[in-house]
This record gives sequence, C-alpha cells and structure tokens, in this order.
Amino acid sequence: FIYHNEDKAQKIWSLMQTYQGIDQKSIQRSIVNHVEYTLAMTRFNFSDFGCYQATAFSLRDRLLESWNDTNQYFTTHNVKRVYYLSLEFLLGRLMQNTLNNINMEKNYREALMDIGYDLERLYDEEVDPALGNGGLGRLAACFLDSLATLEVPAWGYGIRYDYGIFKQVIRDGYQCEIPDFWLSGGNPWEIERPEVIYPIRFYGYTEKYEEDGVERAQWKGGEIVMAKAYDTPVPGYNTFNCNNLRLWKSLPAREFDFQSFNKGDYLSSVESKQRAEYITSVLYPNDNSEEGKELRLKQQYFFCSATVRDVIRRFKKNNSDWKDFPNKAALQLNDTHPAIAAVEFLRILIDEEKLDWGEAWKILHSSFSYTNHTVLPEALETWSVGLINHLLPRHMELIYLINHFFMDEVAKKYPGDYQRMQEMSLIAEGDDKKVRMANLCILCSHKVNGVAELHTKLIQETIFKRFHEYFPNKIENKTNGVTPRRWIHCANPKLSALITEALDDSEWIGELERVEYLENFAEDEEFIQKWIDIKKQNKEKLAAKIEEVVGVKIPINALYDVQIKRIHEYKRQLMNILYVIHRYLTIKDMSPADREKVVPRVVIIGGKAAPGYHNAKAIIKLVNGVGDIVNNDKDIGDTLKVIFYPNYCVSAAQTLIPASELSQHISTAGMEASGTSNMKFVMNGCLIIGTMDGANVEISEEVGEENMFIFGARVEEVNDLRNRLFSGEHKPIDRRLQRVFDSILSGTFGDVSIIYPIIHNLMEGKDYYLVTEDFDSYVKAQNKVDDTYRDQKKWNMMSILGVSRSAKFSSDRTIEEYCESIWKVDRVPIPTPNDTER
Ligand code: AZC
Repeated sequence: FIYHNEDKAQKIWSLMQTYQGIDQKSIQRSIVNHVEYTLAMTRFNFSDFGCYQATAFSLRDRLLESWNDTNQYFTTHNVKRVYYLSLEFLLGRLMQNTLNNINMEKNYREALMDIGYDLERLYDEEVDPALGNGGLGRLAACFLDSLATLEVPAWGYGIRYDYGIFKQVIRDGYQCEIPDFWLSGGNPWEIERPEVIYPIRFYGYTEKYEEDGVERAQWKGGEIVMAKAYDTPVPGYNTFNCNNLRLWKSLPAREFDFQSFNKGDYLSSVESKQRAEYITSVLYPNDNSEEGKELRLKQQYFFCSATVRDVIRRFKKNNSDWKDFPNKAALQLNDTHPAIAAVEFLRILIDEEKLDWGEAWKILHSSFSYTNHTVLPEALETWSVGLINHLLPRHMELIYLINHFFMDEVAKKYPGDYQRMQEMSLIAEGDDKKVRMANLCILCSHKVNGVAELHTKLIQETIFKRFHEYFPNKIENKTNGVTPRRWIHCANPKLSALITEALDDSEWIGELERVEYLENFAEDEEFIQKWIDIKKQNKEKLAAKIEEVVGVKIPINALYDVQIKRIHEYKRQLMNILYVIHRYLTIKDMSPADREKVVPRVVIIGGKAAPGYHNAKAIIKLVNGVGDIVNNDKDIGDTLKVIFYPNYCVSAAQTLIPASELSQHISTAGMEASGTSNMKFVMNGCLIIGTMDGANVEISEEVGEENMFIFGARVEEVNDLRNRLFSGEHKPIDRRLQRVFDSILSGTFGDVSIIYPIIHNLMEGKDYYLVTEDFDSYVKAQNKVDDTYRDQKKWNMMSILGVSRSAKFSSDRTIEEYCESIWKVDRVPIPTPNDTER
C-alpha cells in the first residue's frame, strides 16, 4: 500500500528505524532483541541453538528490507520475471551463505564473539534444509544464487515439504531410512504468508456450456485443498537485490468437516484435514526414477496450480493485455515434474479468461520452456490416462485436444508415417494408456534444453529425435554450473582467501573468469606450498569428522579419494569398490618392504540409495563390508582405508569436497546427463578420474585431458559392447576381477550375500553398465593416479591449473546463457539505499 497512499507511507516510513545498522552494537541489539522477544528466551543464558536462531532472525530482518525494496521496484517498473518451477530445491544451510552474500560475515563474527559466541559453531547448529534428492535439486539451488547475484528478477516455486530427503543411518552395514522432520526446531528463514492462499481443486467433472455461440467448459465439483505460501528471501552476492523462493504448503479448505462432526463422527471429520495436509508432507526419495503414485501427481498439480495462479495474479496487477504475458513472465520447468503447470495455464486462459485456443496456445508456448536432466528410461515420467482423468478431468481433455491438433499437423507434414505419429504422440497406446510428460513439455515450450553438450546431443539424437527433426531450433544446450559462493568461498574459506590474496582482490567470487590469472602461479613453489597446506588443513578437518561419525581414524598423509553422489548402478560405485578390493588383495600379496612403497589411500564413498532400490542398497552393504575388513587388517595399516560416509548431504559435501584430492565420476558413458559435483571438485583443486560422460567431456576441454585421469568406453562404443556382452560374445572376465569376485563370494567381506546376484550376473555377461568391460582401463587410470601423486609438484600443478580453468562451470555463466537465449530477460539492479539511510 505504500505506493498507493503517500502520506501514510511517509508516516510509516518515519516510524521504522529505516535500514538496520551494520555496526557492532546494532547487530548485537538485533540478535538480543530476537532472543528476548521472538524466542522468549532469557537474555542471560541462551544456548548455541538459541543464538543461531536469533542470529538467523536478525539476518532475515536485513534480507526483508532488500526483499521488500526489490519486489516493490520490480512491480513499479513492471519488469519481466523468471519463474523457476521445481519439485526440488536442495538449499543446504543458509546462514553462512547469507552472511557472505550480504558481506557481513566479519561484522557478525566479531559482534557475536564480543558476547561470547563463536560464529562457526552457530553454523553447525543449523539443520540442512534438504528438499531435494541430488543433482536436479541442487542445481535449482545454485541457480537461485546466481539469479539473485546477476540481479535477474526471478522467483523459485516449489513445495514446502514437512519431511525432506530421509536421514541415512547405517546399521550392520545396511542403509536404514529415518524421517527428516527438518521443521521441528522452527525455520527462522521463512516468512509465512497467510494472506497468499489459493484453493486447489482435485477430482470432480467438467461441464460444457455455450456462451456467445462458443462452446466452453468448466471444471466443477470434487475436493478443494488450500495452498498457502511460505517465502524464503534469496540474497545475491554483492548486490542489494534480493529474490524470493516461494514454497507451498497444503491445508484443508475447512478445518473440520462440520457435517460429520455434528453427526458425531469425530474421527472422519478430521480425516479430510489429514488428507489435505498429506499432500505436501514428504519429498519422494527417488533420484532418476519415477514411481507413478497418485500422491506424487497430486503434489505436482497442487504446486503447479498455486504457482500459475500466483504468477497470473502478479501479471494482472500491472497489465491488462494477455498478449504482454510472454514479455512479463518466463516459466522454466525443471524436468517434467511441473509439466502439468502448462496445462493448468492453458485451462485458466481458455476456461476462465475466455481466450480462444490459438491465442492461448501462443501465449503458453512463448512463456514456457523445459529442461531435461536425464536419458534414463526409468526416469521419463508417464502418467496413466485413467489417473489423470480421475484426478484432473479437465486437464485430460485439454491434453487430448493438444494432441489432436498436433497429430493433425504431423500427419500433414508426414502423410502416412504412422510410426512417427505414434512416437510423437502425447499418448502411449496400450492396455494402460499413458501420457508422456516429456512430449507434453516439448510441445508446450518454445525452448527445450539439455544440461551438458554430450547430453544435449544425445537427446537430440535418441529420446527426442523425432521432435528435433520436427522443431530443429527448439532443443539446445545449457551446460550446468555451480555457484562459486557456496562451493568455493563458503565451503573452502582458506582457499578462497588464498585466491583473493593471489589475485589481489575478491571480485573473482562474483566473476569467476578472473581465476584464470591463477595459472601464473601453477609453478610458483611458494604458492604451491600454501596450496598444499590448505588441502592438508581441510583433510585434517575431514579426518576429525570421520573419526567422530564413523569411528575410524584415517591418516592425513594419504591420498583422499572420494565418490559422493546418489548410489546408482549407472554411476558405478560398484566398479569403485571392486577396484578397492583388487587394491587390497594386491597389497596383501606384497612384502612389507613393498607395502611401504604403496601410495596410501583413503577411499571415501557416500550417498543415499532410494529406499526401494535393492541393488543400490546392496552396493552400500558391500562397501561397508569391505571397510570392516580392510580397516582392521594389521597387514594393511594406513596404506588403505575404506569409509562409507553416512547421510551424505549438502553440508557434508561442504566438508568432503575441499578435503578431496581425487574424485570419481565414472558413470557408463552416455548415462550421466551432466554431473555437477565434478565441477565443485575441480574448483576445489581436486583431480578427476572419470569417463567421457556428461560434463566431464567439457571439463576435459577446459582443463586439458592431461590434467585428468580419463578412461573407459566412449559413448559411441557403448551399444556395441553391450550387445556383445548380452549375446554371450564377451571376452573372459579379467583375471584380477575374477579374483575379486571369488573373494567376495567366499565371504572375505562378511555376509554380503545381498550382492551375490549382481556379481553372478556380471560373471555371466549381464553387465548393462559395462563394469567388467571398463575394469581394465579403470585399473590403468588408477595406476596413473598413484604415479602422479608420487610427484607432488606435478600433482599440485595439475590441481592449480584445474581451478584456474574452472570458470566455465560457474552457474553465473549458465544463468547468463538461459537469460540470453531462453528467457530473454534483463538484469534489473535495484537502487542501493545510501549510507545515511543505513
Ligand atoms: C540429474 C542428472 O542425473 C545429473 O547428471 C545432472 O547433473 C543433474 O540432474 C542436474 O542437471 N538428474 C536428476 O537428478 N534427476 C532426474 C529426474 O533427471
């Protein structure tokens, strides 16, 4: 209302203390005020957790100042906004990132120190908001940081799950899943918006009617659930701009079903309330696979409908002509999970706004775009026609209509080519007809993108081949990136400080291209020594952490070899552990004198398996079985340690990555769309052992193949190799690998019988992921790793070169490309309040 009523605004403004002060007293006062008035704790004695909360509240206050100013400015100037729709945002902890982005870490550290609190300890009090599974969700979080940093008007939209990804605990070597009720201690970063609330319909029926000679439809009946908004401010680095992440929570439309209540049926009166709340209760813990459960579709529609309504409401505030919509809003679908948003948008335009089909389609098509993140068939979403029809009857009609018009066009262009029509249809025919959500997304979008060059080429040539032929300019590449704020500056403060020292300013944090200059130090002895010291300190920190959580003491002077990511057969953690067994058996064979010459290694594997993914869970058990034996073998001592790092998550990554020296990205070629942790490792001076897959290909182009350990079958060879294996024509199993299999099967690593069927399959050539095929070249690459590590100067030179050539992998670069060729949106820096106002 401020801009509607100037006098009132002036008065209220004068009552506010204007902007929060940045001096020590002001910071302390705001923290202590929150202790007293928000948390109602005693100011004489509050815990680290209380202090964390109060500090977070005081930071939120600051963010709200810029958040409000930013949104007000965007509204007044009626700017174009980007909306990033995603079922997952894997944010990780917010406090350190916030402090760094608003450039207040030092001020807060000193202010807290002065009242007896250690900022680093407070960081550890924060729960890790884990509303995502892996790469896809974390990418969304990196994008939010870059969007705000680049001053792009952008909002993220998603679900405020009560339970994020489960907590993984290891019992007897097996993964167990514990619910993650991350909100139990409250969430000081969010703002509840009771006034931003939308009714969302499910089930019901459609009614046709005529209006001014036009046949129209209306969706009626069914069940209503409410969507309430929760906002999390997203500050950019070194800018006053502050964007927003809006997450929806489901609520019952009425607190009670009064009819049942009055009839005396108390329990069923509460039932509908619970059913409504259930929708946003839990994140589906699947990565790269789909379950097709009704509740999942409900989640998708629920958040898409609320989002689309919210976007339209914002558009209507300042605009009256629908033709302007594409100039004011760009909606990005993060994978097909939010696909139904496109249909919901169409429904609103046609049924409620009464636009005709042609107009509505044009607006939809010019505003939506879609990112594909995988070629794995098990991850490509389809929903049964029956289910959509039941849950969203009007949407099913619209999907049929879209398909009808499209099939007509295809038939015109390719008369008689029924095979092609079948492939391109939105509907997969069969006993249980399915809607192909990827086809729907491609059709509704003006741009579709893959996430690395190789992946984009693959989708153009395989899963989306027909669409690429039909729409030759639609599918393009946007290689992923990661934010250097979280992944270098926050995760590795010592490295960050060294880079700043070498470059003589800290602007590289917002412009990563500047790290190129580090190349000049690659052979500088003094610099290399500092580089080594930092890695060593990070390793010490990790070693302490591992001792605390796993109870195993690991040596510092060993090579830290890390593979952390979701456990999946295509990512081949199995190949990693099979090699570790080979290494173990080889060392066992050696004389004590020869053992001395071995490069000591600590192999760390971490990651969650989807709870229903049996083979992935078997791999976890094997890793733990191997660790139990190897870590307690006196012959081996410190030459080899094997750690399964439990409950891998964003905050764990922030400790693991800076301490790593070698990291494994060893998926079967053609299967990892991009990978993003590979980029984080390179930025932290870690060398990569990997296949020519996903973004590894581009990393090798940037840093040079000679600075990596590349091995394995290339993507062009994979199909042939696989066919040969499955037709029984394969060569005999490598004898070293056979020995590894024998040792597993003979019980050397305890009862790991859960893995036996997988091992037997490999021995019979049923090796879809080409573990047996790539093993030999993997061993060779590993030998090269050892040789290189012996030459520390060379190793560290490679490490420095990697960092200096990592600029391409900043998500700032990625976001600039999206802005330029997909979203067509400009930067809008908002005016900074001047110092007197502060
Ligand atoms: C992941 C890809 O597996 C990973 O290679 C990529 O880096 C990441 O997305 C970000 O683009 N995909 C997923 O997490 N999930 C799905 C459904 O693809």
